Amino acid sequence: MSEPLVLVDHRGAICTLTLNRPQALNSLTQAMHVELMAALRAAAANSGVRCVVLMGAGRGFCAGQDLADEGAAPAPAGQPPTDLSVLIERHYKPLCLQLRSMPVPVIAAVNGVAAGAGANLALCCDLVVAAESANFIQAFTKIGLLPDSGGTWLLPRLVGRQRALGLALLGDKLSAHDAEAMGLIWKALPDAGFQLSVADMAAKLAAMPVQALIATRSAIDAAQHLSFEESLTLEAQTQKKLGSAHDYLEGVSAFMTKRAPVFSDR
Ligand code: T3D
Repeated sequence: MSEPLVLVDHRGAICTLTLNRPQALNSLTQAMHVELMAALRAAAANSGVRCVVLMGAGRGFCAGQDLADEGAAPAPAGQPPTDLSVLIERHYKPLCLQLRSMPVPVIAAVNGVAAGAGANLALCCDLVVAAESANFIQAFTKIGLLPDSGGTWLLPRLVGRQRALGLALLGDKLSAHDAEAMGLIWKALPDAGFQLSVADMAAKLAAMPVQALIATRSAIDAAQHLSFEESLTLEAQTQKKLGSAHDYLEGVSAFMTKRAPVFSDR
């Protein structure tokens, strides 16, 4: 039996998904897309999972599309051109949407190079942390493409138009520290103990009121296209819903009685 292309590890309430083609820096094939999507859907449907971690096996996080895989490799001269929109509609778009709508927080643990779609899939996650030796490359223009997997939407929103254009047009390597400094990612963390730091962060999120975390993400995302007044209304409506949930009762009761809360809603 061949090795799974995505390793799935459950530890308590944390589900870690590891892209597993280290010999090709975990670049994405269609087969890998199928496994990754299935693993994300399974984690979403499992009420015991309260946080997902996405990482890569070996020295890379993900080098984007496998440029030799069927459907991506340019057609030989004289043949009809490869239609890259097919792969995007079939795999990348559903994957990006799945990552952005998971019912639990998703951490991208960027353990090594994240290039092309690999970089932007990380940016689709809720919190992006990177080992300080990792780097991010908007590699698309180097091969005659534009940033996909949400790159044209995510980059200007995360770092502003000028930096988005600098990253996308030049396609240079960006260190984890520079990525943190410009607000592209949450944190660059020391290589030594990276996995432990990620596990601590995942454990912290998993112990938090997950519905409140996801409602916070949704409201922050929605606010990108709402007026201030509309955001205030959305906050009120969402707070009404959260305020009637068990976790609110638990949070306040734990605070009042000076004990640690045990959150369980999902
Ligand atoms: O469907 C569509 O095509 C549209 C969607 C597009 C989305 C995209 O992601 S487009 C962008 C695709 N990605 C790239 O262009 C990045 C290509 N890779 C690189 O530029 C470099 O590998 C890195 C800068 C990421 C890392 O460089 P380095 O020197 O650390 O490693 P390496 O030696 O280049 O790579 C190691 C192996 O991984 C190597 O294989 P080998 O020679 O040891 O057998 C290399 O060929 C392989 N590899 C790396 N990236 C890819 C890949 N194989 C296939 N596809 C890749 N993207």
